[in-house]
Formats: sequence, C-alpha cells, structure tokens
Amino acid sequence: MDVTGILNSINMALPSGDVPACTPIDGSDIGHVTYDSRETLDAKVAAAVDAFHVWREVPAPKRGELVRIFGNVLRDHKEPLAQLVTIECGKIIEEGRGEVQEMIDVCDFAVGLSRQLYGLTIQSERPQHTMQENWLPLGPVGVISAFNFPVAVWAWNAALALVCGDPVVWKPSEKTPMTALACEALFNQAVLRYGGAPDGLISVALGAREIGEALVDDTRLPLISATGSVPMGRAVGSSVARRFGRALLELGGNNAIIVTPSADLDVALPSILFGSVGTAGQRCTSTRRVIVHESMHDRVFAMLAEGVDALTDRIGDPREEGILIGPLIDKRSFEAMQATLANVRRDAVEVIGGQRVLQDHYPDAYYAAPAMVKLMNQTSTVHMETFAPLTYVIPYQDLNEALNIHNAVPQGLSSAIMTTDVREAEYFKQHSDCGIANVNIGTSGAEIGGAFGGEKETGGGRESGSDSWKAYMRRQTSTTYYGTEKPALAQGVKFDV
Ligand code: UN1
Repeated sequence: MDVTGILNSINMALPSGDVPACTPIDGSDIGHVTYDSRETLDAKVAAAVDAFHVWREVPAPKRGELVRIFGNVLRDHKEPLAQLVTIECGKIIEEGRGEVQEMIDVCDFAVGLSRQLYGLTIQSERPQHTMQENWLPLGPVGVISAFNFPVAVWAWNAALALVCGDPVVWKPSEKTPMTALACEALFNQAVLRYGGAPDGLISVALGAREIGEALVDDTRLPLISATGSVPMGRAVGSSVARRFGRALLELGGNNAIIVTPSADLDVALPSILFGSVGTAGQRCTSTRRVIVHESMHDRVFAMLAEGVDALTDRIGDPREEGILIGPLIDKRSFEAMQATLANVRRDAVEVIGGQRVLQDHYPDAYYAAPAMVKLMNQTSTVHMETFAPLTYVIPYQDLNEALNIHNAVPQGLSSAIMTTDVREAEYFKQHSDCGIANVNIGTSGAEIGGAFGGEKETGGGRESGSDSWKAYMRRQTSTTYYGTEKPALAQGVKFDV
C-alpha cells in the first residue's frame, strides 16, 4: 500500500504543504506537510488551555472512556498505522505492528488507571483532624518525541495525560511528521465517537528546533515530556527549570548485557542479537555493550559475529516480511556510525561488519551491516551513545569488575545479566545503576506496565506504567478539622489569642 492508500484507510487526506516528508527506505518524498509558526503554535497551546478547563472537570473514569475508544480506533487501524510507521522511520513492519500494539496496551493501562488515581489518607497528629493527599489535573502537557518510536512514546504520554485530565500539545520529530498527523486524525475519530470532548485535547505542532524551544519556554505548559539526545535534554531540562516547570526526560542509553559463565547461551544470544540489531540499533534501549566473562570472550564474540553475519541477507526494505534490519534514519546517522567505527578501530581486537550495504539499489538511503566490535577494555568511545547497530564486546574477570565497567558510562537506561546463578542475578539488580535491570532477557523491548526511564544522563524521568501517572498530576495535601473547639496547632504549638 502506498502512503495515499494508507492515509485513505485511516480516513485522512494526504496533507499538502511545502515541507517534504521522506522515507528512509529509499530517501524519496512521501508527501508534504506544513510547519507551524509561532502564531499557530500559540493558538494550539491556547486551545489546550481552554480544553484543560473543561476536561479537568470531567470525572476521570469518563476521561478514561475516551482513551478506551481511542485504543479501539487504534485496534481497527493497527495495520495501516504500522505501515506508516515503517515507511516513515524505517523499522521493520513486525516492529511497526509492535509499536502500534504498545499504543493499544498503554491505552488499556490508562483506562484501568482512570479508576485508580488514588491518593492517601494520612493520620493526623491532632484530634478531629483528617489529612488527605489529593491528585489533581496538572495542565496541558508539551510532548517532544523522537523519530525511532514515532507513535508509542507519544501514546505513553497522551494516554496517561488524558486520563489525568491534561491535554497534550505534541511536537514530533521532524523525521516523522506524517505518523503524528495520522495519530491526530485517529484521535479525532475517537473524539467524534465519544461526543462532547472539548476541542484542543490533542494537537500536533510540526516544526524544527524553534517550535520545540517555544513549547519548552511556554509557561502555560507545566510539564514538558521530552525524548531525544542528551544535549537536547540538557537544553530542555534547564529551560524548563528556569521557569519552574516540570521536565520528564527520556534521553540517551548505553545499555549493556553482562554474560556470566553460568549463562545459558541459547537464551542469551537471541536477546543480545535482538537488542543489538533490532530497529537497526536505533532504540534508546538497544544493546550497545556486551560485557562477557573473560573465559568466554572469544567464544561469545565468535557466536555474535556469526549471528550478525547470518543477517546479511536479512537487511533491506523493512516492509518485506523476512527482513530483520531496515535502514538507518538518514545519512547523518550513517556518518556518525562510521566516525565511531573509525575511532574504535584503533583499539579494537576485531571489527565485524559496519559497512554500508545495498547502496547500488538505494543510492539515497543508508543501510548498514550491523557491527560487532571486540575490545579488551571499555575505551572512551564506548562511553558515547552511537545510535546505530554497533555493539562492543568487552571482557571482565569478576562480577564486581563487570558492574564497574557497566556503571562507568554516563548513561543509565537499561541493563541486563545473563546468568543461571540466583546470587549473581540479585547482586546485579542491587548494583546496576540503570532504571531497568533485566535477568535473562535483553535490554530492549520493555512492556508498558513498568515505569520506563533511566538515571544519570538518561534524565531521570519515568513514563508509561507503574505510578508514572503521578508526573501528569499535581499533588495536594489537605487537612480538615471537623471539631467545634478552638483547633489545636501542629507540633503542639500554643498560641493563646
Ligand atoms: C525508545 O527507544 O525511546 O523498551 C523507547 C523498548 C520499547 C520502547 C523504546 N518498548 O525497547
């Protein structure tokens, strides 16, 4: 199906505009969109503020009803939306489907939450006083999302924000405007079916950096949830802090899997390969480092090298069934991969893959053979995140050293250990400095039910499951006195007037 056909099947016309949207599959244009100006962005934020005043008064379970309908609209349009995701960001169709499923899952989760936005009752130290903690809608949320998960990460934010009572103004990646417009169109279908939701609950603001900056600086948006690079997050975090807003940051990862001598390699290898080359290494949870016990360094590297070698003819058009590795998002990304490879080659014992492939067939697109790099120690190049299928295999002597190597990088998103020894597994969970620490599964492919995010330069935010919803609400402590005498003061203070 071509883009017009896909958009037709979600009842959306091909947008017209002057900014080309293109596909990394062959570098061709797939349509044209219009970028927002400061004025149109301002109008969208103003509409979100108006919508907030209405939506916050709607009972949370009724807000959940809209999200339930949206989840069903997504179910009905899973295939075309997945195809659009694949065309616009280049991930294989199976992963495109997985991404839309992730949206559906988080909608279901949010619907349940809409009846569970629980506060606390707190024991007061004073007679005839009650204390409560209330959770109240926060206000319109600005969401900035990255190209690699062009719809799911927005949905994590939007589904939760909506049940919490907050509208969303969404600035998607410049690389993926069409999927964002498709989500907006699908959401509008849900709004129609729901009947009676205010306008402006969800809007998409397209544009380059200045639109993102305007969103970040807008005091009408009490929360900015941003996914992207560490430099981007540093700029967003400090701008939002300057205006005393709240930032939820999900930034770089440099995720490692530790392989211990007790590991079951039949379990470990598929996870390492999926984490390394899945989504062409362009997940923030992708496996960048494999830290292997020295006794198995050669063997595991050889197995991984064989594994990536066997994938050579599975690189190609991500729409085709059987293809496992699609293109990199653009030329810049390929060049960054090559620059890192050139740096690391100086220290590497061996490098497998990493070269451009299929260039005769796709002169304007960038397909790369996944690279496996055998190192004897973790060099400074390894400390940087390279958003490409590039994995370092590093030896360790004892588990403590493995964890030191593991924790030495500035990022702290996802981590894993491959072991059949419960002591090693528990020790690892206690000492991994990441937001995610898995045992016998890889670093990527988290379910929506857990809180997603990481420490250190990953930014500290948590999205999606568990109690991440609290970021989208404001906490209020309330004390009520129901007695008739002069009320007692806290801390036993006497103040006789
Ligand atoms: C991202 O790469 O920004 O855990 C998100 C995963 C996916 C989400 C990744 N569920 O790999």
